[in-house]
Parts: sequence; structure tokens; C-alpha cells
Amino acid sequence: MMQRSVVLIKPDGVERNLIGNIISCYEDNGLKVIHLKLMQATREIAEKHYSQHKGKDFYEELITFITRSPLCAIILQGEDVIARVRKINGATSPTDAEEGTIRHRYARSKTENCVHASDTLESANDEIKLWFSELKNIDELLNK
Ligand code: 3AN
Repeated sequence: MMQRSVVLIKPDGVERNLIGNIISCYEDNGLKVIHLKLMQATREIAEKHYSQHKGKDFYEELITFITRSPLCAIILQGEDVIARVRKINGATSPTDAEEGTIRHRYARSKTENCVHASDTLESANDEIKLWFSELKNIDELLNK
């Protein structure tokens, strides 16, 4: 199924000049960048993005981290892109991530793990609306 996924190259990835290498991992797998921007996340958007983690012991660290410097927000498109991107990213922790995955290669910890990707179709649609609220034709984009 043709899908869209939101990928965030998190502040650690942007700070360490990994944008190009990370995007290459997706493009080399046949996935297409259809939107891309650099932005600094506000606390408000970060809290909405990580609302399911509110109250967990790592929550404050996560919000501080994701808002500390610019991130690169991307919409990727492709057949089964949601599952494929999560496979390319690897497990949350770099010590669990399989060899060849982005997190195995670049992540330093569970928090500083370089990338985020949508985990379901529903969250992809919510995340497109959250991170790309300036897009005028979001509904058209989502239904295409
Ligand atoms: P993933 O991004 O692999 O889908 P989630 O959705 O379980 O992981 O968690 C969202 C983010 O929260 C992770 N990307 C990671 O940065 C952070 N996180 C998750 N679990 C932990 C943890 N135990 N300690 C620190 N940070 C965590």
C-alpha cells in the first residue's frame, strides 16, 4: 500500500551533520522525500508529539532534547513506507538496533537516537498535521 511517514532527524543528527547520510539510507531503499524542512520544535509541538510518554521518567529529558536545536522534518512516501522506515531506523536503543540500521550506526543512547518515524497510518496522518500544519492541501495530500 502506498503510504506516507513522518521522519524527524532529531537535533543530535542535525548537530552531527548526519542529515545527508540519514536521508541517503531512505532514498537508497527506494523511498521518496516529498516534503522537507529544518525547524526548531517548540515545547508545545514536542509535548503533543510525545503525549503518550507524558509521566514517564524519561519524558522531560526527551522534551528538552527534541527542542534544544533544529531538527529536520521529512515526509517520506513509498509502498509500505511506515514499516520499511522503522526497519531502516532500527530499535529504539542503539544496543538493540540491528547492524546496518541508522540507530546502530549513529545513535548514542535511547534519547539521542537520531531519528523518529511514524509507527502507524493513523499516527502518520496526525504527525503530518502536527509538523506540517502550514501545508494548505493536507487533506488532499493524505487522500491522494
Ligand atoms: P521509537 O522512536 O523507537 O518508536 P518510542 O515511540 O517507544 O520509540 O519512544 C519515543 C522516543 O522516546 C524514542 N525515540 C526515544 O527517544 C525515547 N525513549 C523511549 N524509551 C526511552 C527510554 N527508556 N529512555 C529514554 N528515552 C526513551
